[in-house]
Amino acid sequence: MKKRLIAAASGVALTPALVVVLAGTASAHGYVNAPPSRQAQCAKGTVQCGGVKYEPQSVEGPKGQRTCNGGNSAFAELNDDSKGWTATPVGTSATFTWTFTARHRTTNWEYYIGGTRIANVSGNNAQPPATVSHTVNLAGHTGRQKILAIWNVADTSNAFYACVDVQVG
Ligand SMILES: [Cu+2]
Repeated sequence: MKKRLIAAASGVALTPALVVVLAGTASAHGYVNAPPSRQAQCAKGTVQCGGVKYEPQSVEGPKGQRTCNGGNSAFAELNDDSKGWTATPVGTSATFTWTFTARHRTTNWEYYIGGTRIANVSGNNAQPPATVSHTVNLAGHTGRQKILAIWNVADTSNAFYACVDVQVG
């Protein structure tokens, strides 16, 4: 696993005090790559972003949070709904694919719209394969939605967070 020295800066509404340096962070974990999550759009250059573009798999924070950045101030721009994220068209269900760069044993994966949990998939406390896909029922939701996908790992106190913008219907 590569370790990176990253200065998260520029191009976003960060005050200088929020420009942080992440030195040798544990570098590798996972994120939703399809439909492209916000951090995946950063990594692809679909949207201009700070340091998260170098490590879309690192949006990690304590379990139980409900924000796109997982409480990680270096990645606060992921919470900005006005940043021009592309919303992927989906039907009344959508399949979400995670890419794992470190395959942590898994408690579960959760999916939320607003405050409502719309799916909960057990990880059986097992190590996942390198990619995992979940088909989530979106019945009852229409139009543009922001889905928060959460990977609750079993071997640390943290979880990984990814917001996915979709257009339902
Ligand atoms: Cu990890």
